[in-house]
Amino acid sequence: MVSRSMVLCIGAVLLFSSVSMAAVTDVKDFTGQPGTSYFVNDDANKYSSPYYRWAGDDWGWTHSAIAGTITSAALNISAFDVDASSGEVDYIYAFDNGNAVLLGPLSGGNDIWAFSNFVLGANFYDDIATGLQVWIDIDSTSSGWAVTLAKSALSIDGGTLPPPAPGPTAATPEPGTLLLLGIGAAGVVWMRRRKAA
Ligand SMILES: [Ca+2]
Ligand SMILES: [Ca+2]
Ligand SMILES: [Ca+2]
Repeated sequence: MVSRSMVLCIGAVLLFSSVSMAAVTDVKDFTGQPGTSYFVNDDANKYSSPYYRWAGDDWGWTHSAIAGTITSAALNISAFDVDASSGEVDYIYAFDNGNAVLLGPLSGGNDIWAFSNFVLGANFYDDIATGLQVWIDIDSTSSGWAVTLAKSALSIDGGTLPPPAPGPTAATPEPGTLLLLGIGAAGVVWMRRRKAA
């Protein structure tokens, strides 16, 4: 039986862990920003417009601002159908004080999901603090290639990648949502006990 004090206790732990500055990962995907990004909403749509994008469909996104001291940072982008070995080149840029800096090309393979990892130097730490901007130049050589992105994970100080990696995330509740669900469940239990009494 979940008591209200137990829920409050769990809530306090979640709240505390979310403000401490150890390893964190900021994930951008379809969840929470439908219609404002081209991260695919479902694996079934990985070959569909507007997610499966071509040379002229370059786009960008902005990570949430991350406060606190940063000692290491990495950007992990999950992409589908990066035909790198056949000549597909999709360049990833991050903005350093307003200037687009080439991080490198996506890696991956034909018809598979894969994460591409980019280490971010200390020159990006101030940009991360205000919200790192990222840009993808799809099919940089305009050779007829297309790619779909599922998520962009900005890992600070060893923050872990979001499961299930690296395909699209199926609407997993975040800690805040879990807390609300927990409070809701506790409320139901409490009401039932009151009715039973
Ligand atoms: Ca392009
Ligand atoms: Ca491709
Ligand atoms: Ca900078």
